[in-house]
Amino acid sequence: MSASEAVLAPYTDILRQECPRVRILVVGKSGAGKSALINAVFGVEGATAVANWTPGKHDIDEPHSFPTNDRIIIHDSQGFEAGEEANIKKVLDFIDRRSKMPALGDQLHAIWVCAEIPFAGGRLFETGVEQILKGSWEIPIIVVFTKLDVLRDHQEVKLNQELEERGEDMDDNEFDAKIDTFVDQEMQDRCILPLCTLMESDSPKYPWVATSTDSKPQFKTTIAELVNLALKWINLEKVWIELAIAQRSNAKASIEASIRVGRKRYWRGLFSDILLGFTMRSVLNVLQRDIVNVWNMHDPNSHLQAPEFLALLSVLVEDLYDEATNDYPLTKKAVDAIIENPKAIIIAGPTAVIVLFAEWVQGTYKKTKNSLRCLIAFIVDLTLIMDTLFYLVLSRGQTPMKIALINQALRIYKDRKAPVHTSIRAWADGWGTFTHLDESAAMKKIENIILINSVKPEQWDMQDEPSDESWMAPDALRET
Ligand SMILES: Nc1nc2c(ncn2[C@@H]2O[C@H](COP(=O)(O)OP(=O)(O)O)[C@@H](O)[C@H]2O)c(=O)[nH]1
Ligand SMILES: [Mg+2]
Repeated sequence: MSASEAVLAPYTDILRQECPRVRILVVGKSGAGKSALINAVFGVEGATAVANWTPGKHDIDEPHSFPTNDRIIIHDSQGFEAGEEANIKKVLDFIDRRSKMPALGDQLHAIWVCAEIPFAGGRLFETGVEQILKGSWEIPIIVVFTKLDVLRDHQEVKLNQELEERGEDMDDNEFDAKIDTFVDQEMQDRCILPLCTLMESDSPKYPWVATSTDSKPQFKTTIAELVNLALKWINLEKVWIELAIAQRSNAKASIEASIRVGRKRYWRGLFSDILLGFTMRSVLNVLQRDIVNVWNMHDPNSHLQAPEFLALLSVLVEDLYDEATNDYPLTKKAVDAIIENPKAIIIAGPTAVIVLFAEWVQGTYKKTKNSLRCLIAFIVDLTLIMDTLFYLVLSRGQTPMKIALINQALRIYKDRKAPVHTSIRAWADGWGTFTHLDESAAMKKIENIILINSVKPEQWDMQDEPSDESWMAPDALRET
């Protein structure tokens, strides 16, 4: 790879060579909900996940991988039933050995200790798990209490019975708030206090979270919370990015990973001279590749890497190319040229602006206000479209990527685009000369625009759309 090509190598590809997968050890009794948890966090539900993951006994040295998500590798301890001293030793040795391996990709990156929230008298951890918790390891350990929905249901039934006996009514908000309090109290009594006792401490010593893999939104947030916690306790930036890429249950973590990857390379490149001389097409390509890679969606046909998608994304940023015109500069011919003949410089369409925009996409990178504004919008638009797609895919139970879904995300985003582009334009209007553009302030600004405009799932009423597996027409992305 030449030095100039290295500038345009996607960061996610480089990272992947060094650390192809996040390696996690899950421990906990058989039936605790480990498989369900992994499926929910890493979006591997469906037939393919189950086929590769038989319940029951597992050998810790034979990790699970998943055909629909190749960014993770999961080691599963066998349950530590009474008398399984040999297995306990095997697991402790495994942790020790894996934490000393030199290659980042071979190391164990996290241990998730899973325990079903116990009912009265139930024991929280097996002896083997207790030994892990009492050991001192370099590897971050998260304690995950599973099946929170069962505890919650239980409390609801109880409260309803009490209300009935007393012949009382309670409005929904008050009821939910009461249940929240009861559930918190029960978590303390059944899980946190026993953990403190075990650790001989006033605090549980480990970060913990209560989760449920139930499909209700209130429980989906518990899975996202686990991801936040797991990320928080990872020290190495590379592993942080890897885990954020691997997971498919927390869109904010994907956005953050996108921002971190962007900050490492391209955003900085925008304000420096390193991109000068590259074709715009190659710059847009690498941005597409990196941003799409960060979201790690199951896309067996690589629709998200397709030139057709790049062409549609280019149409979305046309309105920022030149403020003096209402024409839509990227003509059908120009779009076709992007798809079919990436190298050709096309002079198409009736106005000078058309020629200019087509030249922007087909020409070489230049550090002009117009160009920079479009490039920033391209980054922001693509990130927010991936954010939209995330929720579309999540609501459909992690189906493989389809062109129809991408079209739908593009249409949804088109209607949300105006304020995004308005803020980019307003910001760019304030630029003096680029030599005085503060790089870190500029990156912060891009980050803010993305975060402010990201999907607020609680405000989003998702509609089903007809599924047409051909790419939408560019004109559908333009104002009418
Ligand atoms: N109610 C409820 N059931 C769960 C949950 N997670 C798993 N289960 C059920 O518990 C059983 C064991 O789950 P599994 O993931 O196979 O446990 P593993 O043996 O630890 O891998 C299955 O019947 C799951 O459907 C949960 O969050 N809530
Ligand atoms: Mg299992």
